[in-house]
Amino acid sequence: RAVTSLEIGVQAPERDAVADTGKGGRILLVDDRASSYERLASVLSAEHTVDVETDPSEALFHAAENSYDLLIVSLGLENFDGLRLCSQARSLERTRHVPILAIADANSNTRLLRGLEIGVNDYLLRPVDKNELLARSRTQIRRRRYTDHLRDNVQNSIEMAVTDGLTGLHNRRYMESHLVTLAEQASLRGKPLALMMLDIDFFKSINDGYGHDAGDDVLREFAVRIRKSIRGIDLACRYGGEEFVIVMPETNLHVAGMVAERLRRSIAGEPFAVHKGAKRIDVTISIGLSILERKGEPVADVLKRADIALYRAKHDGRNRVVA
Ligand code: GH3
Ligand code: MG
Ligand code: MG
Ligand code: MG
Repeated sequence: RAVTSLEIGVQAPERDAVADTGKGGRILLVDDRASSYERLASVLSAEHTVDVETDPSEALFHAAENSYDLLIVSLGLENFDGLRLCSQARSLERTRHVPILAIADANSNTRLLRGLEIGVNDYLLRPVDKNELLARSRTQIRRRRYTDHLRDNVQNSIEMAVTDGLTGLHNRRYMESHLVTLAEQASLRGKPLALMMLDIDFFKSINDGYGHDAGDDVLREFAVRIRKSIRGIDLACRYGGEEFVIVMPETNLHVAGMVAERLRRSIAGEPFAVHKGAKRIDVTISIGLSILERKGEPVADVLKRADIALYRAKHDGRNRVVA
């Protein structure tokens, strides 16, 4: 008999919460014939935790509420269509990635084909062989765990690609592409958009005086303070070595100026702890501000104006905000 299995996609964010203890998994067995499910369940429970559900709508609810490693669905049910259940399980976000093993009567080829089209991963024909049931369940559970693992890795890589490793803020590349989107949204909705460019004053002398590690401590602590002073919709990134950018949607120049001034004061007013708190050093920052000046303006122009304003803040004596 040919083994048929379809690949499980990797795009869903849902993560199986079941602790990966040993090889046993959690199985939901959907079957309404006691003579059938009692035998299947007793075979499976040698290796797995098995819940039996005889009502299909309950089964779907059950499957969505719990994190099962495998659904085993009997297609030849007396009171409902097992295929419909499989199809519903495939379309629900919470069950989309749970593998389905169908159990079918020997003469139900058409239904089996339908099942495979719908996304049933594998099947067994009655009478069900004990060892085959265990083997195929094991394979599906292993596959499920492997794709979960792959999905985690993909998510990690995506996160790494858009995050600055030292501070945990977004990196420059992410900011520059997301800024384009934010500027488009602002233009479409006729809302203001503000941008600030921040640069730590005399950072080189912090490195020179306290060491590179202390410099890193300052960068991390600076990122923490930035996070505390912005809203959830604001976008903060590490733009370069000791230079940061904050993008503030729905914020005009006046409000952005107040936010910037508050942040500047909070930096200058509270010395930074370095070397695990053994030393405290005074840090100041300079900030250049700009806003999106017209609909459809290139974001490079907005960044450029913030950079020029920052340059003036430095030139005028540092520890200040310039618009
Ligand atoms: P200014 O007030 O004009 O901004 O002076 P500055 O010393 O801050 O400016 P400058 O651009 O001359 O120096 C920035 C320094 O930041 C130089 C570089 O060695 C340091 N730097 C860049 N990235 C890192 C980092 O990840 N960690 C540490 N510790 N230092 C960094
Ligand atoms: Mg500099
Ligand atoms: Mg600097
Ligand atoms: Mg700099």
